[in-house]
Amino acid sequence: MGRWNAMQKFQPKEGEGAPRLWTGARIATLVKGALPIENGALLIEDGQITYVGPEAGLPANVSAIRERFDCGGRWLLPSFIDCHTHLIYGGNRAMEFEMRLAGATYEEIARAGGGIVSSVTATNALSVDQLVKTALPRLDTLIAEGISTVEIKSGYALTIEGELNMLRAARQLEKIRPVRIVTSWLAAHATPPAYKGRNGDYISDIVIPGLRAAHAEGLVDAVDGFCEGIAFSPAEIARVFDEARALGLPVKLHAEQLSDLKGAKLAAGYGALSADHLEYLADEDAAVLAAAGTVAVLLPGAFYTLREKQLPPVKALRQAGASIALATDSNPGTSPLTSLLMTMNMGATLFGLTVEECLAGVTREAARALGLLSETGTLEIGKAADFTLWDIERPAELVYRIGFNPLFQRVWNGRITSASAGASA
Ligand code: DI6
Ligand code: FE
Repeated sequence: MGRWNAMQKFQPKEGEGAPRLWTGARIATLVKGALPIENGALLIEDGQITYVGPEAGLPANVSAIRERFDCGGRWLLPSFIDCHTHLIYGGNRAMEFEMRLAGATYEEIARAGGGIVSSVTATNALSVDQLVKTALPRLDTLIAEGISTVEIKSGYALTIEGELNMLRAARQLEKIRPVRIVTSWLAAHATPPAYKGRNGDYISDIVIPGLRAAHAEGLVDAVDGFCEGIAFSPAEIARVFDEARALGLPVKLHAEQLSDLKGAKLAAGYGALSADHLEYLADEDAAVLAAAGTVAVLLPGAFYTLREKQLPPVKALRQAGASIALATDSNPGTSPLTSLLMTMNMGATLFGLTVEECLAGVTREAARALGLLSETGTLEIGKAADFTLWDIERPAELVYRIGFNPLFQRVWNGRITSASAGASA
């Protein structure tokens, strides 16, 4: 896929809303329980799906088709969604990677002033345009795998203006790339050195006033926090969530990553969209997430990078009927990963998820984790025309391969934004 002009604005082209038809596809709609559609067809108009099903079932009176694409038997799936990323930040943490290889733990590095705080200096040195510029290659890498929607968090500035700049950069990215971006306020990610040992003051002085400012500027779609011994307690997170609730914003939480502080239970109590990481989630708390409709977002990139030994309780989550999503957690410290294909491979190989769970985890369940399931995440009439065509024989190839991208064509909001050389785009 070619690089877009960095400042290109995406406006619909003339006639882009006219009907377009894809035929001869094997379609996986990712609707729960739906079977694949052999010799399937998908009709789109004005950026939405107007038919998906067997070609034989196409409405006879399909008005003038602007373009028709023969998929040649390729698989057609909903575009992937990355529902948990820290894509915007300055610098990198390769040095800490070496320290961990030499035996230092993530917590030792964080307590010694490394970790998130070390990314803070590099991030606060950048302007909004520079934050956009440094995040673009990471976003383009995700888009190259056909991704339609990316969640991006603040959390590497830890000052009001710096956190606002991070979300301003996230909003800017959506203007210059054909992708849907949703933002999360994560000022409660770590406490800056000036507030060391004074989490409560940091929440009063920065996290809550900054959240109000972000909301007033239309920068924030949800509120997140890091509930952990090296970060914030459940009671401290509750103060932030109370403010989110007062502002009418949904919440989510980094919970039970390194220990069991009952963060997931706290999040479920607030009707959180998701609880994320969950390696140390107690089996009995899986039912709490399921009952609250809080999606369990598993992040194998962080588990792998930290060489964590504690596996998330996948069996208990399944038995409780909890929704399970997968995401890259793309961040400079614990998951320098920008591939959902690789994430699915890790979800299967490390966590024991099935192929179906992995594919649902980066489509339907990832959309649910962002509160976007009514708009995208599955191929259904009335939803956004966000889909991808793959040069594969079986969907399992998207989970099985390591470091290989068989994307043939990406369609986002009805717009063809990438196609392999052979595609008739
Ligand atoms: N958990 C994580 O793994 C990341 N944030 C969080 O709450 C770590 C972010 C970093 O180390 O930069
Ligand atoms: Fe994270």
